[in-house]
Amino acid sequence: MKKYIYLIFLGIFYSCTSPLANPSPETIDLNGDWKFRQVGKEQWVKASVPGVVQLDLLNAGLIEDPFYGKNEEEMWWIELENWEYERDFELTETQYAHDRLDLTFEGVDTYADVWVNEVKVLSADNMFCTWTKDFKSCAKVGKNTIKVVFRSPQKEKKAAYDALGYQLPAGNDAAELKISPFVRKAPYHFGWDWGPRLVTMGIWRPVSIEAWSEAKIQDLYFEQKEVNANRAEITAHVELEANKEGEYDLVLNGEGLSMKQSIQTKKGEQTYRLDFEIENPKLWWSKGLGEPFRYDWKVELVQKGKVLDQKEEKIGLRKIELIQEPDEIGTSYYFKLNGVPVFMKGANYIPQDNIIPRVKKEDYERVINNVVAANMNMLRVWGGGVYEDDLFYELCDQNGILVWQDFMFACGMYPVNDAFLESVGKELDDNIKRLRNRASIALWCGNNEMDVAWNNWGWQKQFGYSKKDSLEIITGYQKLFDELIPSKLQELNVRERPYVPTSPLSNWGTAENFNHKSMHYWGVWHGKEPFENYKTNVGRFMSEYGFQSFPEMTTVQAFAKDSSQWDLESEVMKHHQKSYIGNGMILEHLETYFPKPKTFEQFTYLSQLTQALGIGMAIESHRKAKGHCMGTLYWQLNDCWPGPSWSSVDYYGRWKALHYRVRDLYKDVVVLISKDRDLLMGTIISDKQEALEGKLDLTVYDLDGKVLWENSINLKVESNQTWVFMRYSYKKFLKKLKTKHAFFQSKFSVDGELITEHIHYFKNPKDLKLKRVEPKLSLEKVGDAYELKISTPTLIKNLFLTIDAENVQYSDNYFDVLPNQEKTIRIETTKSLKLGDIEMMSVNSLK
Ligand code: BMA
Repeated sequence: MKKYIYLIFLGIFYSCTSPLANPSPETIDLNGDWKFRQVGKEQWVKASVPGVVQLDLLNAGLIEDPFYGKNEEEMWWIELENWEYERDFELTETQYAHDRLDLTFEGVDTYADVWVNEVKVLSADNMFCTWTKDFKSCAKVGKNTIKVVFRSPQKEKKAAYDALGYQLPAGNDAAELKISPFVRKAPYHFGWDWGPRLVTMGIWRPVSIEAWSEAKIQDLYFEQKEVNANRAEITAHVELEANKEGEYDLVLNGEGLSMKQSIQTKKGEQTYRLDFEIENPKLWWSKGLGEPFRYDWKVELVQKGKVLDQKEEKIGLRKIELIQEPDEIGTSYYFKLNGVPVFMKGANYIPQDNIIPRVKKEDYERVINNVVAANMNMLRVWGGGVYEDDLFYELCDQNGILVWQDFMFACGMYPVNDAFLESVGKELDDNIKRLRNRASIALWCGNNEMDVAWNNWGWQKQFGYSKKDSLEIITGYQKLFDELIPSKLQELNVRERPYVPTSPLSNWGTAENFNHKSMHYWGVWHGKEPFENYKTNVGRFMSEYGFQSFPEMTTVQAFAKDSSQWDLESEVMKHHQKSYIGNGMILEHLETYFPKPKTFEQFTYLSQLTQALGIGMAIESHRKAKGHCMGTLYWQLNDCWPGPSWSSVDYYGRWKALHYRVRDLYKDVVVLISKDRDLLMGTIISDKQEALEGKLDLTVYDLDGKVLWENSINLKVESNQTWVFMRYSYKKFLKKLKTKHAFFQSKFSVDGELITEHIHYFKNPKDLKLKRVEPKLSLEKVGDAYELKISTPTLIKNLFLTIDAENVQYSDNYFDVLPNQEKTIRIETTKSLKLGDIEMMSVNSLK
């Protein structure tokens, strides 16, 4: 492929004489060992940066595990105290000789003053910002001391809270004094309906010093003004900071790109725009559509042949559009990637821990691997958490996972005044700049559920707002989400990517609302509706819906070792259930479908099957309605602590039954047999861009494997097709079978290779005539893993395998073993495994 580069425009600045030779820029790492103490106390304790007070106290053995039992409540004193961190560092003469010594904190949580050698150099007040300050004037050669003093957010904002004159809604804030809306800090730290309250404080992201002279590249952004299969029109924005006037070359190179331009800098900050085009670009595609290809591009700042500074970026070229248009149904809401409408399959993502600095590279890799393994193409970074670590977006870019990025505002209203807007303005600058090169970012979304809540949750009455109060609150909302954020996106040249002020854009109150835009459907759970309502309540884009389950017993034991707590009514179980609805709702739905659990362990297992059944029903309905509906993101992918929640993967990375179910239902091609009103329907849905020719084998068996009915069809599935290939009267079909104790297996194969499989039951699991049976097992070591072969003469429903070891991975779990159809499961574990190590549970064993 031939590519041409054109240089169209370059900013011109004043010239000046060439500066003196200077040492090369250097980065001094200030992470690692620090010391800390409670302000007012004598004793210093070892600390680690990045970190937070709670983590350092834990590592020093000064507090118990905050997630264990009811320990969370014992930790609340920490947020009411002030804390200080300190360390020494050395500066060499060469380092000190630089013009500038920029101290950069990538994240400070939240209210802190930073002192170097007893001189205050900066004050931080927003956890989401990056803070940089030149401290040359107070630095010295040799030993320097840096100190960061954190102030309690509660104490910091009490006066502002009192002065407002009315209370702002913050339903998830677990304290009596609900100051969270005043603090620009991860909202979930104050408590949420799936996590504890742990108001952390500390240097939560890396800190370093950059010693530099002359000039420096502060930022490099490739604005994609137009991208299609024929050409990409790009502007590289190179942001420089110079200490003096000077003459340099900007050299831009990499695949398909080679440009050089002489520039003359003035003192201060300046941005150069370099326009270029790439013919026949290789595009970036999301998972399922193609390769997430990225160009490696680099800019160098060169002075007399010597490279002073450089920056590299990996750029995926793609055009992303959000189509919100009136249509024959109502108002659409779907994404087009490079002109192709894409059905989004994914989940809502929350931070992986309340103590964020202990989330490691491997944890991010594991999360994104789980996303990829479950055939997802989109994640929503939900607005009550944090703007995620660079690594998160890097992994999404690499794997073709699109990101719906909320700004960090959720489920409340905020005290929008000038100071607040200024602080949020900086937060927007820092985060939009950090993320705007990412190919994965598909949507910027202002907030989570604020609009829907303001208009439907009865806050005006609950908080007794006067007309003036209401007007003040809603004007603040508009200033933030209708003015400040969109104007920042414009100013930072992020014009080509869509922005919506909030999610959802339609409330689930009425049937008509399901015809418009994005939807959070909480009729099931918050509205206490039955799972069957998932079938009819299908919106244009389902950005939230969910049902809770308990994690498996190994995870339960991590927060409740004592078996006296293994009870839904125990203190610990009630404490770990953060939803006001409580554990009863899980049990109620469970008993509709499954036998009544006799033990707590059975309950945890069945709660997962119930969740998988319900959410599975929702996903099936969303996929079958493709066209009307163009996306499904269930609530929620992961957990921030061990406990019951809506997640499909627990805090320790253990897949719940739901995650296996999602993996099957999110395949590009699915065959679904379902009961829709009085019909037995067969639907094949393909999200593939190319047609598929294959064979569909449809068989109904009784529970002992006797064939009751069979059919096979050769069919061609066109690209992006949803095809109903079977429609029978449910009653008549069952009459013919002479039993409801049967299952309908459908398999779609192409050239003999099984593409997708689905099993439909005519009765709920609790009503199936399951028999107690011992499966026949054999275990063999194959390469690094084990292969477990399972067979049975009669149906085994939802066989759950568990092994007492860390990090065990199963190729499948909670699966049905069909009569006379051997099932092979791959088990990865570092443990040397024997058959006796594998414990099992199934619905059969509970009857
Ligand atoms: C949604 C989310 C979260 C919440 C979840 C479950 O609306 O946006 O605020 O955790 O519901 O209640």
